[in-house]
Amino acid sequence: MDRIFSGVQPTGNLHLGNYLGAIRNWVRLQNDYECIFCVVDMHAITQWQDPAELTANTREVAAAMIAAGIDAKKHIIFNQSQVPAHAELAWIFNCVARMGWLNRMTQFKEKAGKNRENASVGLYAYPVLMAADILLYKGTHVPVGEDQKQHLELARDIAQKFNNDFKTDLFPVVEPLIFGAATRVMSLKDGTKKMSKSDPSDLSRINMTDDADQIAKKIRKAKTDPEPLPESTKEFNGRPEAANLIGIYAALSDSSVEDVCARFGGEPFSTFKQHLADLAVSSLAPMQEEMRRLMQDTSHVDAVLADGAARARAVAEPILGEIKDVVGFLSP
Ligand code: AQP
Repeated sequence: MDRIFSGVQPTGNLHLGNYLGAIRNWVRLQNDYECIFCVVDMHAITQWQDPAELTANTREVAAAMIAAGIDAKKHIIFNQSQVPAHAELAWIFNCVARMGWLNRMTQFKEKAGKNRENASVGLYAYPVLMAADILLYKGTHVPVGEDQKQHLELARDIAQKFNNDFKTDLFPVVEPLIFGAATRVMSLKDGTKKMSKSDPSDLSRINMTDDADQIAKKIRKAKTDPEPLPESTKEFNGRPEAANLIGIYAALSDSSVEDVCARFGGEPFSTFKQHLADLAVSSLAPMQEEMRRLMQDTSHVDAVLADGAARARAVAEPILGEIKDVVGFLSP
C-alpha cells in the first residue's frame, strides 16, 4: 500500500481551513493508504512559540485528528519531536539542498517579511525539514494545499539529487495529492487572503474551539458585497467573499458549489448566512464535543502520541540506517 505523510503545525487557533483543507481529507484517505499524520512541533518553533502554549496546541491538533475520525490504531498519529530521526535526516538534506533552491521559496519570503535578517535559520531551512519528514518514511504521496506545492517540489529535487549524488534509488518520487472542492478556505474578513492561524483578527477565522454563538457571530459579521447571492459560479468574478462563503457551505454539506448557487442564488446574504451558521454549527458540533472531551483529560491524547511515536520510530530508524550507510557514516 502507498504511504502518505502529512502534518499540521501546532501554532494555535486550529481553524475551519485546517479542517476542510487538510484533516477532513485525511480521514477519507485512511482506507486507501497507509497514513502517517504528524503534529509538526519542530516546524512550529521556526517562529517563536510560548512553551506552555506549544504543549497545549500539540495536544489540541492531535485531539482534532482523533475527533475527526482518524484511526490511530490502524494509522500513526504522533508529534515530530518524539522521533529524532526527523532532525538527523534534515541535517543530511541540509547538505544536499542548494542555497539557490531555498532562496526561491516564497513562503519564507512571506513569513520573514521585511525583516529577513532577523528570521530564524530554522524558518529558512523549513522546507528541508519537510522533505525529511516525508522521505524518512519513503512517503509516496503527500496531501497538500496549493500553498505547499513549492515545498513538495523541493522535496522531490532533494530526493532526486540525493539519489543521483549517491548513485542509488533509495528515495521514491513523491506525488502530491491535491483535493478538489473547497480545499482553500479564505478569511471571513478578506476573501482574497487565506484563513490563517496567525491572522491577528479572530473574526477572520472559525476556530475549531469556537462555540455555537461565536461561530454564528463570525458568520454574521463576515464581509460580503451589496449584491444578492450569485446564481452561478460565473458570477464569482470580483466577488471573493461570496465565493468563499458558498465554498464553505458546499464543503460542509458535501455538495457542489453549483448546487449551492442554484439553491440560494438571488437571496440576500442575511438569509444565506443564517443557513450557513446553522450548517456550520451542526456539522462541527460532534467533532468539537469530542475534542473538548479529549482536552479535559489529556492522558488519552498523550498515550496516542507516545504509541504513534514508537511506531513511527520503528518505521523510520531502519530507513535512516539505510541512508546513513549510503552517505558513508560509520556505525557500530
Ligand atoms: N485556509 C486554508 N484553507 C485550506 N487549507 C488550509 N490549510 C491551512 N490553511 C488553510 C492546510 O492546513 C494544513 C496544515 O497547515 P499548517 O499547520 O502547516 O499551517 P499553514 O499552512 O502555515 O497555515 P495556517 O494554518 O493558516 O497557519 P499560519 O497562519 O501559521 O500560516 C496544510 O495542509 C494546509 O494546506
